[in-house]
Amino acid sequence: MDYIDSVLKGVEERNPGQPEFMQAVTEVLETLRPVLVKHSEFKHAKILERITEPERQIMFRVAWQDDSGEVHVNRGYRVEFNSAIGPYKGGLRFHPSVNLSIIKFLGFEQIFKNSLTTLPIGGGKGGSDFDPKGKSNNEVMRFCQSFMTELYRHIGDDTDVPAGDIGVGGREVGYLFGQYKRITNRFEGVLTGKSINWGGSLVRTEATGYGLVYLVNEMLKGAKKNIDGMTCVVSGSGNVAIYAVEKATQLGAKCVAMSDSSGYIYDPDGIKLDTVKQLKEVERKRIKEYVAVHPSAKYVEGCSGIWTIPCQIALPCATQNELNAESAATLIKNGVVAVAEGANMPTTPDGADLFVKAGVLFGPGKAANAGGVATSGLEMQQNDMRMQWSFDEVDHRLKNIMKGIYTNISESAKEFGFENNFIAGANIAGFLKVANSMMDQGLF
Ligand code: NDP
Ligand code: 2IT
Repeated sequence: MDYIDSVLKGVEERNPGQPEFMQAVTEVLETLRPVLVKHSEFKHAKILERITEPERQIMFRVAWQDDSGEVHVNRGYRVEFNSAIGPYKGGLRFHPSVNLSIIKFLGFEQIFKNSLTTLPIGGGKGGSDFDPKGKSNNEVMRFCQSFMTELYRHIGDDTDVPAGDIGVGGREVGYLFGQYKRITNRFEGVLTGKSINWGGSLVRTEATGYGLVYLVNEMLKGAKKNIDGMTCVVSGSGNVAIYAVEKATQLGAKCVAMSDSSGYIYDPDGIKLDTVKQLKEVERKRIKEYVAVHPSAKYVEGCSGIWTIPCQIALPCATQNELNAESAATLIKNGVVAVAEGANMPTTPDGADLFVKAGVLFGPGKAANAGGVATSGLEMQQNDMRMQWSFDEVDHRLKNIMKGIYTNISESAKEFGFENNFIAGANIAGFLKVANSMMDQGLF
C-alpha cells in the first residue's frame, strides 16, 4: 500500500459511514501522488492527514415553531475545515438530505476551490436538514433566527463568513443577517450574498452561473472552439442553473433543457429564461409549470433523462452525483464537447473518468463553480472598504478570476504530467497554495 492509500485508509477508519466525504477526499488525494513525490516535506509534516481533518466541527439543535404552533427540531452544522489562507468561507445548505458527510464533503472541496480564486479565504461549510420547501416566509424566518442564535458565536467577519447554497438564497441570508446583528449589535460583513441595499455586492446573484460559463468559454478557446451556436443542457433550475443559462445564451449558445428534483423540461427552441425566473425566483413553483406557459416544450418526470438530450455543452447545476457513468457515456456518444460542474461533485468518479478519457473538456466544480465564492470574496473586500463597486467592475473582476483559474489549472496539470486533465490540475493547484501556507504557519 503506498502512502496515499494508507492516508485514505486512515481517513476511512476515522470517518465511518460518510460516503460523500470519502468520495471527495479520494478524488483529491488520488491526483496528488506526483506532488508528494516532488514535495517530501508535506509527508513529513503530515499535511494530508491534517488537511483531511476539519479544524473544528460544530453541530447543534435548532428548535423552531411552525405557523400552527407545532414545535420542530432540526440539526445545524458548521464545519470549519481549514483557515490556512484566510477566514473560513463557504455556504450554508438547507435541504432534508443534509448530514455530516455531505457538509464535510462540501467543506473539503471548498478549501481547494477558495484557494483557486486567489483570494484570502479558507474553507468551511454548514447547513441544516431543514427543508424550506413549502414553508411560509414566517416559518423560514423563525428557523433562520433559531439557527443563527447558536451559529453567531462561531462566526465573524474575520473568523468565518457563511453564504448561500442549496435552499439558502437572498431571503434566508436576510433573516440570518438580521438575527446576527440583533444579537451582536454589529453591522459587519459576516455573511455574503446580502441584498445590495445593505452591503451586498452586485453580480453575486449571477456569479456562480456566469463564472461557470466564463470558464467553459476559456476551455473552449483553449481548444480553438467557439461557444457561439452550441447547444447546451443545464440541470437544476436554482440560482446556479438560471444564471448559467443567462450567460450561455448571451454568448450565443442555445440552452434547451433545465430540471428540478421532480423532472426536466425540453424546449428545442431555447429556454425562455424569464418564465423560469418568474416560476422559480418569484413564485417558488415547480419547473413542470413551464410547459403550461410554453406548450411547445415538453416535460419529463425524473431527472437523469436530461442527459440523453444531444448537446455540445452539459452543465450539471443541481446536486452531487446527479451525472453517472451511464449518462456520461450517452453524452459522449451524442457528441458532447465540454462539461463543467456548476454544482459541487455532480459527476460520479467513473463518469468523470469517462469524460477525461474521451478527451471531453471537463471543468471540475472546484474550478468551474468558483465564481460564486470568488464574488463573495469581492463582497468581503467591498464591505471592508465600506463601498460598492459597479456591476461592470465586479463582472470584470469575476471574468479575470475565472480566466486566471483556467490558466492555473491547465498549467498545473501540464507541470505534473496530467496534460488537459483539469481535475488533476485544479486539485494540485488548489492544494499547493494551502499546503505551503500550512508549512509556513507551523503545526496546527
Ligand atoms: P438552489 O437551491 O437555488 O437550486 C438547487 C436546484 O437543484 C433546484 O433546481 C433543485 O430542485 C435541484 N436539486 C437540489 N437537490 C436535488 C436533488 N437531490 N436531486 C435533484 N435535483 C436537486 O441551489 P443553487 O443553485 O445555489 O445550488 C446548486 C448547486 O450549485 C449545489 O450543488 C451547490 O452546492 C452548488 N453551488 C452553489 C453556489 C452558489 O453560489 N449558490 C456556488 C457554487 C456551487 P428542487 O427545487 O426540486 O429541489
Ligand atoms: O459551494 C460554494 O462555493 C457556495 N455555495 C458559495 C460559497 C460562498 O461563500 O459564497
